[in-house]
Amino acid sequence: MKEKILNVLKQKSDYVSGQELADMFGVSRTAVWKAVTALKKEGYVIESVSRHGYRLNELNDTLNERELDFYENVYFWDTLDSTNDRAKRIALDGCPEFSIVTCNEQEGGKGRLGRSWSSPYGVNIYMSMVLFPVMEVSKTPQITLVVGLAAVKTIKDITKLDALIKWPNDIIINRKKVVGILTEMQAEIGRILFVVTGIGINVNQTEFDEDIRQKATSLCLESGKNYKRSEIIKQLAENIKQYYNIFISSGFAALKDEYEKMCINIGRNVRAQHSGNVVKGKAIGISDNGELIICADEGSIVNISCGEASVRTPDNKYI
Ligand code: BTX
Repeated sequence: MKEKILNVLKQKSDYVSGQELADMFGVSRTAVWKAVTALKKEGYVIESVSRHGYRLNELNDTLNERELDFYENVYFWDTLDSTNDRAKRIALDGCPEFSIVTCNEQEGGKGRLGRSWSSPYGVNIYMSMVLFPVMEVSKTPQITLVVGLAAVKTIKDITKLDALIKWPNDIIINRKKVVGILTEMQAEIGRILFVVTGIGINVNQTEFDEDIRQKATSLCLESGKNYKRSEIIKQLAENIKQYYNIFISSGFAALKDEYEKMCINIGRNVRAQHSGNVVKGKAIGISDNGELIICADEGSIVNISCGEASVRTPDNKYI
């Protein structure tokens, strides 16, 4: 009954009376009321107004197993420490490839290099996908680029916002970070056991903690609109699969041109770390292996394979 009522409310933008719902499904109005109350307990924002009936609030963005049932292998928890850590455990247990782990909140969301990822309840996407690539271990950093490409495409398609990738793995809108990607793997000598790629997308968050306020933004802050996280997850999972399959069959070279077009670094002055030294220069492209190619100020060409590359803005700041 809950599912049936929810489906009707999802389809109607106006109120539906309790009597109408009761007639539709041949049950009493009390049964309808009970089902609505249960849905509210699950987190659905349903307005009830006497003489009008029930309406699902247009800003409703419940994320639970039901809203994710479009995907075959999905593992959902309300709260997790980190979706990446849980995905690693699931991978070790032998889940199918492309399984996703997601939740409403992370209590120990991880960034790179021991940094943390702010993961408040119910507003953003925290999702990890399990992959079993058969390839050289040295190529795994390219997976982050592939996932970045899928994420930026998803965001552009859904929001029409001007999102760009900051090599290798941040997505930036208006100079601020809206997405972070953390790819981890477990390998034996010469053999990858699994790769877990974790994506954090700031979706409907409107307030950030003091320490990241200057550098973080969300899709909602940038567009003035709220989004349904489950719809973004659906498209994101599809896009990751598509790009990843191209990557596995044809290598990163097949995606390089598209990545370059989406990459904020290209053609700009950047500052990066290379073999312990700071390299300053202009980013001129991405190599077939996903490295950032920098024409250094002193004239040499340097390929950076991992790390970060800050981009200089016209007002001489680095983002
Ligand atoms: P990163 O190390 O590039 O970025 C982390 C830095 O970004 C932090 O030190 C902080 O300055 C800033 N930051 C923290 N939280 C946010 C936020 N919500 N929005 C914008 N900036 C922020 C990027 O690491 C990789 C992040 C991956 C997060 C996903 S979420 C699902 C999966 N599970 C998990 O534990 N991590 C990944």
